[in-house]
Amino acid sequence: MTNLGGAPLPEIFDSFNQARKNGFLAVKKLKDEGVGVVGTFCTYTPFEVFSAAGLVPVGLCSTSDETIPAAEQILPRNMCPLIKASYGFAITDKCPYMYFSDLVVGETTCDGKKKMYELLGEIKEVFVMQLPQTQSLSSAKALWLSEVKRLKEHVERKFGRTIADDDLREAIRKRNLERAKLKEFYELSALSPPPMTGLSQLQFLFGSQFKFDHAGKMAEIGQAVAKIKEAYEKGERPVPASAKRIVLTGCPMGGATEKVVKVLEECGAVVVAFENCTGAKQFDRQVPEEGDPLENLAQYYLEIGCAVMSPNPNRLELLERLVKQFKADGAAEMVLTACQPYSVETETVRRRLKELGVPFLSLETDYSGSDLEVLRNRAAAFLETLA
Ligand code: BJ8
Repeated sequence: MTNLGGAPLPEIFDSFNQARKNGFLAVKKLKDEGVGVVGTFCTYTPFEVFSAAGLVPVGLCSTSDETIPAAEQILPRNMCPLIKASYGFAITDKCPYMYFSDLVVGETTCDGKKKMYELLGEIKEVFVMQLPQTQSLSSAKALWLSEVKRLKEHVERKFGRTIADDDLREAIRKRNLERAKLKEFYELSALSPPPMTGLSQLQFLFGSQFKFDHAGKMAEIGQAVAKIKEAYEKGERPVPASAKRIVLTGCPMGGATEKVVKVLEECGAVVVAFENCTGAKQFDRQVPEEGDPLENLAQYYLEIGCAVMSPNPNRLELLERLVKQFKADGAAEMVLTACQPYSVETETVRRRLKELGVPFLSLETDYSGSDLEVLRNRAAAFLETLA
């Protein structure tokens, strides 16, 4: 783990921006040391089950269009790029994280993902958790709890470990600490003007998932927060006070979809918060540390406000809270092409934000660069309407 204690702010941001690339070596080293690796695709995955077993979980969702042509030889073209790219990286063996994964865990979220897991199962060991599509029914809660238990038992069998309640409690405590630290980091952008651009914030949050030494990562995040505060107090203002403040919602972001943030910021906005799975959806809440750890984990994860849930009130609740906390001038949404859950839910989000008097822009995009001009025109036109 790099010691960034004395490093200047740009270097600290760069360390997180490069984390996905540099993490390959860290994962290889862990594998060489005999540590098991579990690949995951979704925020619903109860991460703590793996950490409690001494395993390293790593995110597999692909964010580049490099392998989409290979995936389209098998999958339909009119499918979400996240699914095509993830499958493409698996069949072309181009993702070291997929390659090093001893087990891949997915959930029955959207139809495309769950059907892709069936094909992925032909080349990797895949464990699919049956995710309920609603949150408040007691039958949904019971199903998800039984699925979390089934996952725990599978991990114990496959890796020859026993996961005690105390191991789970310790994993919850550590992950809660990480959530709290990352929340403290992104909440700095509630300042007016914010002390960092939305692109810097996104790259930091995205990169944080590819740092595998927990203690080192906690120290680095703490150092980053301290440096950002110090620079701000000294009068550094990387974002002009005139920039329109935007909360971003929608599908997970990173890699190719950074273009949406870049376009908004080039047009005079600043993204102050990310409601999506790259941001607050992952870090906003804490898993209770008292009581039965498996029940706590099941309840926490089931309450994630993703559009695959029907109804999905928790996304609206978080979005509304962020809009207020970050004093947003407007909200923007990124929907990946052919993502039905999010594209249909756009109307629900639009209506709620209209009630709140918050201007809203929904942008559909994919992993290519071919729509940059359209995105730019739409972003510029939207920002002009903000008072
Ligand atoms: S908790 S957002 S990580 S499901 S974009 S693959 S929904 S067609 S990614 Fe997601 Fe979990 Fe929800 Fe978060 Fe399907 Fe839509 Fe593609 Fe998606």
